[in-house]
Amino acid sequence: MDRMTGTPARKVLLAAPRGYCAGVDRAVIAVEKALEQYGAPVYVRHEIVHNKYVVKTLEQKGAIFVDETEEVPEGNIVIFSAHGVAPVVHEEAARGKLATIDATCPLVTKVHKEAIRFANDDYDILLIGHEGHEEVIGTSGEAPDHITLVDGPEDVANVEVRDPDKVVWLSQTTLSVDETMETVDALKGRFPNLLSPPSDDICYATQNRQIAVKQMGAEADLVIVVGSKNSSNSVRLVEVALGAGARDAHLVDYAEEIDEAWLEGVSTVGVTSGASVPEILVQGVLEWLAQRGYADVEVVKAAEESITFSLPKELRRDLRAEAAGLVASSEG
Ligand code: 0CH
Ligand code: SF4
Repeated sequence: MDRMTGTPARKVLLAAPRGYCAGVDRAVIAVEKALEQYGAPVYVRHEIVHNKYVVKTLEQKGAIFVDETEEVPEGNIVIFSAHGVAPVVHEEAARGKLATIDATCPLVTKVHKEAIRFANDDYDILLIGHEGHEEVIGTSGEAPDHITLVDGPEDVANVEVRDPDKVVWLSQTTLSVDETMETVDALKGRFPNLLSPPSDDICYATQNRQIAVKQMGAEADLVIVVGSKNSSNSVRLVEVALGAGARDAHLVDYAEEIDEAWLEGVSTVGVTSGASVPEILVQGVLEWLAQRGYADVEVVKAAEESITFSLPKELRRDLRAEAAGLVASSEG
């Protein structure tokens, strides 16, 4: 309570970690470096990460985003997004005589490799994930004859397998941890000998952002998640906040999308952001809130993150070659 005005004290709980994960950082830098190295335009298949601001900013620098590999004119460079692609996409690129830079997150590649290994051992693979999501399309494409998509607990009853004793589950990297465990429990009810992935498929960044939002959820009257509508991990943060007890939670791309009416009767606002969201957008939200009396910011720290990934190998090779004076950069 503010002693001067008698109004409830207003504060912000700011989640840590939030925003860019190592895979997103690497993918965005890959596009920037490719533009510097080869010059514009550089083609990118699918949004490099699911964030409007990132896509718009890279477009301004000369990136051209396409839905299909066939849209890239022959002989150009195409970058594959952080979400990964099916092998058939590499084949399309080869047919179009395209040079490729694969910005698939190494943690997505790890799931692809698991899928290949279990398919080679002739397992039925139950891939938990959201139908139509780019990552699920890419992973499924590694072994389409062995993979069945399971889109949440309510989908479990529909699953059919060849041998109930030779089944493994894998998952999309950006799911809700709790909902995935519900799906796994339901699957185990049907297939008691169901095998689990050798290590977590839901990545460290997805897990940490959910843990942080859970810690603030119970105390927050309102949680604002910065992220785009097509960002799976960002959408999950809204659900996790509500599940953790937040009275209200919304996803916004920009501070300007916040509705003043959401603040009615709100003393504590939780703020976080998805793994594809640049920090500048969070700072915009904090400024917007400060202008409305929510200037007191307390960090809710759930984990330390120090993981980084090296740039895609094709890019490292060309950057090394340029440093050695073997290839020309865009400046000649
Ligand atoms: O959360 P999703 O998978 O929709 O993707 P994003 O918002 O681009 O975040 C980065 C994750 C990339 C692949 O794991
Ligand atoms: Fe990689 Fe996880 Fe980031 Fe996806 S969310 S890009 S799997 S670190």
